[in-house]
Amino acid sequence: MNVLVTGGCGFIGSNLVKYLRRERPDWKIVNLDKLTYAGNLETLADLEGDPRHVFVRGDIANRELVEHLIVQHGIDAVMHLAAESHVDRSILGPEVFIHTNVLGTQQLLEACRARGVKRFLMVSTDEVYGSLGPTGAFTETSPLQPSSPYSASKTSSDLVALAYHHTFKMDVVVTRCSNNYGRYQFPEKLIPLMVVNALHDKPLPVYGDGANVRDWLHVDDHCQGLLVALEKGRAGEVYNIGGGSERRNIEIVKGILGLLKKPESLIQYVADRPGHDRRYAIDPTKIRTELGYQPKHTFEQGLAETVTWYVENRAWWERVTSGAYRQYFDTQYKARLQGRG
Ligand code: NAD
Ligand code: TDX
Repeated sequence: MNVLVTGGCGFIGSNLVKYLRRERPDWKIVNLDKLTYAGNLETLADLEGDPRHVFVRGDIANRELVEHLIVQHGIDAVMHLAAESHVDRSILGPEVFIHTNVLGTQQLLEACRARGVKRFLMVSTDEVYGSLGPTGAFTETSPLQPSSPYSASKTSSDLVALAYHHTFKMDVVVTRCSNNYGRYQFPEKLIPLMVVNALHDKPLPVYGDGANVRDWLHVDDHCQGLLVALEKGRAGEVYNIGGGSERRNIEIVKGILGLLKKPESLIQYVADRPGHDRRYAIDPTKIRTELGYQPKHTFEQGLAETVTWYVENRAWWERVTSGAYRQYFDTQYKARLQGRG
């Protein structure tokens, strides 16, 4: 089996490439990644010289390049993860989200259609469903009500992929996963940002009242779900992936401080994210009953392991948080932290 993984140098993509090397060692993986701020080839340094992992730097919106790769490597299936993925960045600058997530995905689909790729796995997100009240959970038939430019762009790409199935009979499977955590996550997302700030004794910026709820899943459990959906999912179907670990943001932030033995006085409540979704929760019944999917990690154990990983891999996150990241951090947080002393 020859698989094209897009975005394989990002957080989930790099974990997926490593997961596939372990679980499906005879597969060839072609990894197409543009290496934006979020993509780090260094994360895959252990695969250097591995003949079954081919890295190609390029844009998913470059249809000619994608068609060339499909033909050159005899690609059977695509696992599409490349995206602009951070909600706060989509509020600062939505345009690149439309370029990559919407137009890029459509160009990728077109290349796959033209070259007869046998299966296209569209990695979508639970954010397509919008925000929940205090009870209930998203099922695959919940209405799509995205709130941010990020989630609107993911909803568009998710629906375009499904349209390629309905209209052109392409073999497309869509997964919608909840919040991931684990090693190699860029320190702009909640968990690694709080760990890195705590290690620097810097304020931990909690948006609003800190009571927003996310449903957390270990990245390896997401990778397992993606593989099961690729191998066993039915064409044209959507599968939610989640682990039933709902937590309020403030509980997580306090948990991280406890693990690092840092004081809660570092917590600073700051201005809320505009349009901030209140609660996400996944109903994973379909993937569990139909495909036999069962996540392996508990949240408390997974969080402790993740915090330890960041403590022990300081060199990784210090390098990825270089100049460009600091500029983003200042734009995103400086005024907010000053405003709410
Ligand atoms: P990430 O931001 O860490 O990585 C994205 C990767 O895509 C980077 O390596 C980047 O260089 C690459 N990329 C960006 N634009 C590209 C382009 N035009 N062409 C080629 N490569 C490009 O993201 P992530 O958190 O690993 O998320 C991966 C996917 O999973 C995304 O599609 C995201 O929407 C989805 N998802 C993420 C989560 C989560 O909690 N992180 C949850 C559900 C779904
Ligand atoms: O500094 C912060 N302070 C804070 O309170 C940050 C970065 C976040 N938060 C809050 C906002 C959210 O309620 O923490 C929660 C999690 O925020 P993010 O880590 O930015 O994730 P979220 O917005 O929930 O989106 C994530 O899950 C779904 C991923 O970034 C998406 O790519 C994925 O689709």
